[in-house]
Amino acid sequence: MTDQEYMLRAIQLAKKGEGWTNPNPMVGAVIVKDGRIIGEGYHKKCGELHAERNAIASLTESAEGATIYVTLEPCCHYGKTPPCTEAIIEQKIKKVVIGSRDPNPKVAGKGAQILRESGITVVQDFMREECDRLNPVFFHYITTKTPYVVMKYAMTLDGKIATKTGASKWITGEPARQEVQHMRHRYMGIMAGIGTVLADDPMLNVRVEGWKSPVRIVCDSSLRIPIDSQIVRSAKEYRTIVAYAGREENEEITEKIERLHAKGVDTVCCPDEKGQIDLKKLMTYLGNEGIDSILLEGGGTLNDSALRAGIVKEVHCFIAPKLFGGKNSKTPVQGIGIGLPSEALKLKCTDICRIGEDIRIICQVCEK
Ligand code: AOF
Ligand code: ZN
Repeated sequence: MTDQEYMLRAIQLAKKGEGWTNPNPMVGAVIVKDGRIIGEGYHKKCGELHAERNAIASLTESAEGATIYVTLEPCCHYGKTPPCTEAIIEQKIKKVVIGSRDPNPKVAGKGAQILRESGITVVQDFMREECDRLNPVFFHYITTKTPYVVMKYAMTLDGKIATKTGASKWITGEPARQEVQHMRHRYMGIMAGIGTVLADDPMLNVRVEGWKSPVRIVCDSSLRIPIDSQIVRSAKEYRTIVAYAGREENEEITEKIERLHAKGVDTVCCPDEKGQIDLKKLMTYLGNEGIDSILLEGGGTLNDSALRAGIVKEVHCFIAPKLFGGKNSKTPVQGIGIGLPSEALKLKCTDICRIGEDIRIICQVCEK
């Protein structure tokens, strides 16, 4: 096998941690000696052993003189686990091939430096782009402490997210909806607006065995969420945060908050100067709560606010090959819109594929 193949194997292993490692990165490692893989591992769950230590634990023979291929620079700090650099040095591994650089200020080049100072050969940036693709969420969160927001919506080929009556079940087919369940597992939070809650009374959970459900975040400026909505009723089972923009002195609001708290719902007040929810402040709050990523399943109004607030990093658009028509039927991004095509928010398309009968387009939002 070639160096590339060993690193591809490490990437493949890293992906097994998808959804479980947050807010930590997905990392994979392969240990090779005399052209044979003698150990491999990946980071399985936040708080548990890192990929390098799992690979070492799986060794079938001494790793003295071996090479380790690891998708992320090994750590050199005492966190929830001791430094991986120490384990690599102890094992007398002689070469470390690294994919991504670790922007964590506690590591950031120091891991590679410590290894070099111990006489180990270090190769950096090997298949870096492929390895970086594993962890856009981690890179964003560790440097900004705010969640990485992915806006997702499903629309018809004529750009509608509902019919003229507001009905939207279903636009895409079963395979695309299964993919959305997987996205909910992958990201730590899911965010919707009160409009969606009132219209659909959704659960916003994951209904697949072996996948986890996200923390549910509802943007509800004036706390209209019904106490008997499915979300509120299941708040003791799935963590739920309702963001609002009202003033807490208001008696009606205070009483509603108390009732929500009694049901297990957390509330956070994040008003902007117009009395609406300040999404940037909300992201700072959620980041401090340890939420590294959010799947935004908003309607047109919340999507527009999120884009205007500049919090969206990626857009996943599912397109169903059908037409709804209707000049008042809802579209994915509403608000007041822009005047000129040149004022458009620019995206970069990174993937297009077919999922069942539907099409999925993934785009990154370009930095302004
Ligand atoms: C992981 N898994 O396989 C690697 C990580 O809090 P700790 O001790 O788990 O440390 C987390 C940091 O360790 C993380 O932010 C990253 O910088 C580094 N590498 N983390 O969870 C791994 N290799
Ligand atoms: Zn480590």
